Amino acid sequence: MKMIDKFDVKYWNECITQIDNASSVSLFPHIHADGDALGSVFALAVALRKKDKAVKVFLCDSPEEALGFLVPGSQWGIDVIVLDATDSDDLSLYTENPSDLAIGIDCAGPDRMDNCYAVYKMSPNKIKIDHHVENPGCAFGDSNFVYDGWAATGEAVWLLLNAMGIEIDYEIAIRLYTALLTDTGRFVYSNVTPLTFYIASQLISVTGSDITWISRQVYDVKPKRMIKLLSAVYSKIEYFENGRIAYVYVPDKMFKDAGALLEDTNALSSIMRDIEDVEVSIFVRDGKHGALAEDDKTLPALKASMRSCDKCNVAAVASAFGGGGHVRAAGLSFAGEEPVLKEKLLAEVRKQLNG
Ligand SMILES: [Mn+2]
Repeated sequence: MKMIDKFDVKYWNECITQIDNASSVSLFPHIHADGDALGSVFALAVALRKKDKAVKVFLCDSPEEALGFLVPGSQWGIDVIVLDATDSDDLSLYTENPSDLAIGIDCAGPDRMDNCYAVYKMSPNKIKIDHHVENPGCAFGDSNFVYDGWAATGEAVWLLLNAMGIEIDYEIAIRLYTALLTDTGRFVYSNVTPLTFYIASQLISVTGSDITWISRQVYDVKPKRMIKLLSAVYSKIEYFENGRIAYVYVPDKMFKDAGALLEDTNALSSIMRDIEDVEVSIFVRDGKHGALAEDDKTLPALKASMRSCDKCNVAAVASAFGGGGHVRAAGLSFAGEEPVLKEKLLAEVRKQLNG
């Protein structure tokens, strides 16, 4: 079985040699890093610090608050850099002084590293560890440790650390557990394998009952500002087609009034989709900070995200606007006023629903 091959420490030989030969290592998760990307990166960062490597972690944006516990404290001496594309001074500082080794983690393609890719590609040695292989440009490291049978990149990092003979201590275990937990939807997605549960069982033997705390932190704890925003949002939801379509527009001002962040609406589309009778949910918001459209500066930029049950292909709706996604979850950008987008979106959704 292919899965068992990856237990073979020889699979990781080249990776381990590269790490042994490097005195400085930079780690790169994908943009909008999720629990798997951040958990894997910081578990590996902690492990590399124990091997006395100088470790930098390049993030394209600040981690979501709920995942903030994955970022290790300053006592670890890990240099965490949030690299803003607009800050060219910082960018050149890091491109001109690359680490001996760069490791891309959980990044399907170079574009997933956003502006940090400029730093990644300057390192003399580049490794990629990942479980996405659907992307044609996915093998962009000099050495690639990529296998789509891993439910999470956290599984790969566990196997690597195991092959390196590094003890999986509490700090590493909580991060890898979070990686597995989040990329498997709490161990229920079809990507779960016996290996997933094997590794999880090993991790739980270290974390003990703190997995309850991790789950609460990641999935349950909600900031008050989110409740304030959502209470305003819920009262604005409109229904169409006998309640089969739920629609809401959340302008930038509503976020500001509640002191809320974009991440506070992460679950909004699915919550609306789960309202009784609803088959399609549509959540529209302003572009970043109420920005104007890039292709037409006279018009506001809007973003829409849609979720559906099984009766409407929202990817087809999104593609009519140049957007994309999956049958049940899709998104798009639009240049224009909200009432215009609303009318067009409802027309497209009705076509899909009734067609
Ligand atoms: Mn992943």
